[in-house]
Amino acid sequence: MIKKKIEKALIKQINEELYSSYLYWSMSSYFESKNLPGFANWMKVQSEEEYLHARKFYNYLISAGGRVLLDGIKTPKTDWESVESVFKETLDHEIFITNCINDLVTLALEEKDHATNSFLQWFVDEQVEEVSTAEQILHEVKMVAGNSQGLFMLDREFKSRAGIIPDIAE
Ligand code: OFO
Repeated sequence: MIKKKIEKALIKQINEELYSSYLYWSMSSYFESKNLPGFANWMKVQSEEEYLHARKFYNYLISAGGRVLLDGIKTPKTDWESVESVFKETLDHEIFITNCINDLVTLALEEKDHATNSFLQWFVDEQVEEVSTAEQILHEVKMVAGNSQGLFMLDREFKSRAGIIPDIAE
């Protein structure tokens, strides 16, 4: 049976992942409003990924004998100054999530919970990728700043990111 302290920390992380999903969905909606369907698609897929991260924590907690009590998700920001500011916030958010994951690993080690530590290693690796991707896109967006042709090309490129969850609502 998982320790209450660890259970509580993992439930908090489920909330962070769901908030990440909500935040990126809100960013997707912002891009839709700016007629940037490729960026909107990229963020929608990112939002789906975050939902699956929440599910991964949920499934682990259930299999470890935990009881998942879900909490409210805070309201995400809905407006940004520019495409660049969206990706700057994405990068900052991913750095924040990396710190959350690192804190969870520290807690698991302090509590000698090696199973949870092992489970968390997937997220440690994932965060390296998440931060690096956000950095890369921010870099690309900065390079085309003020150049609508360049932004159009990037938008077209981001249209091809494949979704994870089938869109049955279309
Ligand atoms: Fe973006 O990795 Fe989960 O939150």
